[in-house]
Amino acid sequence: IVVLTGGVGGAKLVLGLTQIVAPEKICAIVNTGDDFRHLGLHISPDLDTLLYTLAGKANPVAGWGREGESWNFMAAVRSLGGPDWFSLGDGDLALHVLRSARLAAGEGLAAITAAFARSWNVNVTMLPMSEDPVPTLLDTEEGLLAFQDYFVARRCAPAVRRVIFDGADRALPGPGVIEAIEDRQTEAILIAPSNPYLSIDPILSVPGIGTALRRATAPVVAISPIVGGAAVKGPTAKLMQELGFPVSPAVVAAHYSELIDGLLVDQRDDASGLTLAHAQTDTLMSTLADRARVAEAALMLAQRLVP
Ligand code: FO1
Repeated sequence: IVVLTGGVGGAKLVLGLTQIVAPEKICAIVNTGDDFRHLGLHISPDLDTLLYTLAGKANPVAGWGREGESWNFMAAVRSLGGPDWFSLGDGDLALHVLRSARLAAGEGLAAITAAFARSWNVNVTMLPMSEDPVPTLLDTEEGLLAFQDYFVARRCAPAVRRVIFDGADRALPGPGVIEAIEDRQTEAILIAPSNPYLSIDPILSVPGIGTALRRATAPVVAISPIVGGAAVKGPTAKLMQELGFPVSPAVVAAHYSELIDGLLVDQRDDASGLTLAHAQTDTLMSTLADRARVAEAALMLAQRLVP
């Protein structure tokens, strides 16, 4: 099972999948558009959120970072007048330091990620969408903002006109990405209920990935990130309105258009206008059982679509 994912919602879906399918059979293609350099460290938030979630170390309230963190590093940073707008817990810091050191030594982001997953007995394959930088920029009423400036520093307040995937045209798919999509053993390709514009579009912006998805023999099923006409977390609904769209599953279906064969829609939303194959279930994922239910419903829809 291949799943395109980013952010907290995506990590929840992948965790749900591990309750249904052996982790060794799951390959996550992960957004790296949120990656940035901070205090000299390379930070990959969506890879980290997925790793922590699958390792059972994620902070369940924030969705990002680790649970049970200590904050001595940040206290020392503040005492020395350093930037404290982006919080790095002491355990989280270790991951950024080790990743940055291994990157500086010439190791690739995919190999580093696989090594960390192995250290924590995470058997889901986690593939960065690219090992080249494709930083997401937001063209807003306040001008061009780097992703973390928009998402954390400005708390997603500025209205967005356009989302830019800087460097996408020069980026190569990460190791194993195209192979996973094209593999004839792949039974289903899922697009997680992540923010389509901020977490999934960066993955689709990498040349070759969209084409591979269109050509894939496996059915491609997206899970709508909308629950009851709103987004569960993050700026999905706000972005849709700022980009001029209603907050509806039909907009999600149109956004992914010919890339997907089916759409899983929340039971609270109106699916009547949909022309593509679809199913409905309660897609709100609060508990592990919820996550497993959504994952199972998506796989069942995919199985209906196998040619
Ligand atoms: N999000 C925040 O709102 N505030 C933070 O201080 C913060 C720190 C942080 C550190 C590591 C990390 O992996 C993620 C962190 N995030 C923080 C979340 C991050 O901005 C988002 O997870 C993604 O970029 C979007 O999903």
